[in-house]
Amino acid sequence: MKKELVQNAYAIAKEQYAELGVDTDKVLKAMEELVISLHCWQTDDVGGFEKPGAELGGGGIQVTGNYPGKASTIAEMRKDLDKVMSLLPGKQRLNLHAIYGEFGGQLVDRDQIEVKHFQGWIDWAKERGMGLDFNGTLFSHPKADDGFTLSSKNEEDRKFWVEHVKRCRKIAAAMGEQLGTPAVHNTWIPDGSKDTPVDRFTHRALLKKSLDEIYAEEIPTKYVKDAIESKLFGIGSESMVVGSHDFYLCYAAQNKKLICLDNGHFHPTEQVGDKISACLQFVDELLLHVTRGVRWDSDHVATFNDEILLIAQEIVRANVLNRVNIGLDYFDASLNRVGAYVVGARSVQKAFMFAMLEPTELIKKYEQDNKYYERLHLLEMMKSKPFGAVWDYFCLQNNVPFEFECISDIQKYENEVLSKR
Ligand code: RNT
Ligand code: ZN
Repeated sequence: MKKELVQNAYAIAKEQYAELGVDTDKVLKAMEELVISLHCWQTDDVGGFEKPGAELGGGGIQVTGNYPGKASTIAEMRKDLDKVMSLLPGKQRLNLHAIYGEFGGQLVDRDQIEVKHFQGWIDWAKERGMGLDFNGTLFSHPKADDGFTLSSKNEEDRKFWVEHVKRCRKIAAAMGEQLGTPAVHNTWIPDGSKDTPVDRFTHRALLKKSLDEIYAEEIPTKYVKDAIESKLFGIGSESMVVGSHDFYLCYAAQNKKLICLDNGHFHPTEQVGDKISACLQFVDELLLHVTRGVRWDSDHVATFNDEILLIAQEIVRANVLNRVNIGLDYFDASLNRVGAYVVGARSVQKAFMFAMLEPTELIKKYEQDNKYYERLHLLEMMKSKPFGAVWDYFCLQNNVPFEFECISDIQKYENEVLSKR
């Protein structure tokens, strides 16, 4: 697409939005500050580098597909992430899982990991001026095979996982301290049961006990922000998930933790967008895992759909962007993985931009005056405003390819790099 075309289209769009009192230049500035945390695990289908040739184990996470080009070393992963970031406008962070440390070919068990295994990542992030986020890996491990980790009735196993998460928290704190931006340290566990259990209570009491042990040590929030992530069900935990939304929301509110809302982890008609204003009355900050749920799968590539749009709108309308940490969480092994990052991250950015281009004050006024027809019409009208022209201009400003150009760029990377792996 020609640069002049994009500039001209932007000038027209700017005027159209200005008519409604929306300042597109301001929106472009706000978009520069919107940070998306890229989940490292789309590069290699949540495999990790714990053991040479490691493949994903069980634990409620399933990746399907075998598209060629998956990263199988840290160097490949970094190369892919650099490629992804070169195609994204705006700012990014990187979200690592504990299985992505540099273990030097040694088997370092989860209760043994240390900051040194992630120092390379910290240096890598520092060079790029970006922040890191972190997650314990409480799946794909023999001690998670029976379906329980932090809520295990086997005290040895439970202690093992408590130790793992304590260490993850320290690693996250080191990331936050060295990079000068707090690392969000998120905990998701696969714990649950396939069939109806009779003792949910003990498992939940054990999970509470484990979390209390993990967070016993005070670490300043300028280094690490702890988040907990619920799920509705998983493969193998269809009948009960120990870390349910009720459980974690209560825990987060009572213990000043972040609640992580993964929009693939709720009943299909429940909307995470609706939960934001509820949770933020009781917790200081949220972590979002942005994804696309499809039937039983919670991890398809995010798209610019109504669900994501409502999330973005609720955050922008309530003016709480500074209390929301945005992370991606999907893994699809059936398509170009670099492309999956780029299209998913851009879609999420677009949803936020669309939300920012809304004449919210005007619509709020209609709402307050019971003018519901007018509210509906204005909301519908915004859908045919030249939002794409503002988006293209944002790409131009950021010196990244436009949408269509991304496709050939990614195909080139596939031909030159990915297909040779
Ligand atoms: C699993 C959770 C969790 C994981 C990552 C890999 O259902 O969504 O966030 O996707 O930790
Ligand atoms: Zn998630």
